[in-house]
Amino acid sequence: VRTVAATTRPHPGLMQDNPLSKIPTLVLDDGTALYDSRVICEYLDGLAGGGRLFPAAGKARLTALRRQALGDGMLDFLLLLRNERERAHVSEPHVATFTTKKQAVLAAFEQEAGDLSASAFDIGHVGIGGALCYLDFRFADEDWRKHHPGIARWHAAFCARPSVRATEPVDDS
Ligand SMILES: N[C@@H](CCC(=O)N[C@@H](CS)C(=O)NCC(=O)O)C(=O)O
Repeated sequence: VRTVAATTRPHPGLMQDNPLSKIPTLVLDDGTALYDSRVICEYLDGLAGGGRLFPAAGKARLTALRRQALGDGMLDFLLLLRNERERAHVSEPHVATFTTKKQAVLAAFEQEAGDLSASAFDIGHVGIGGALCYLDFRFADEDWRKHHPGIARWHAAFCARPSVRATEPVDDS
């Protein structure tokens, strides 16, 4: 179900299922609401038998969860940066901080690019790939590929996955 969620417009209907008024929120047949995206992914992984998107234990699990947190964290401050840019009185320290973090996270992604390509697809790949898709979606004028060729190559392959192609974001608000 398509639902509009915006930071300055809490959605009363959505909040009955998720008091944070955020998407994604998944309501199961029995009425249980799941959020946020990591929890929903863990639920879906369980439906597929478990242990595929979320490695069961050890270094692989910690690496996957850290990468997921890095991608999710980037998405969180990109949302704040977008909100900030739309305000009548922009807070320059906030814009500068988010911009500095954006560059740092892109550099970290670039360092991980080789290992991302070499390792089995998991929730870490989903988190990083999704954050870069959001960067393309909402900051289309940002030429991040120019100075990050490794992660750009990896992301091109990520975007070619049928699941990613089937869930491209659209702005129909
Ligand atoms: N970390 C959360 C992020 C969710 C999130 O911030 N979603 C945005 C849309 S991309 C939202 O619903 N914003 C509405 C709001 O902040 O009120 C997740 O992975 O699910």
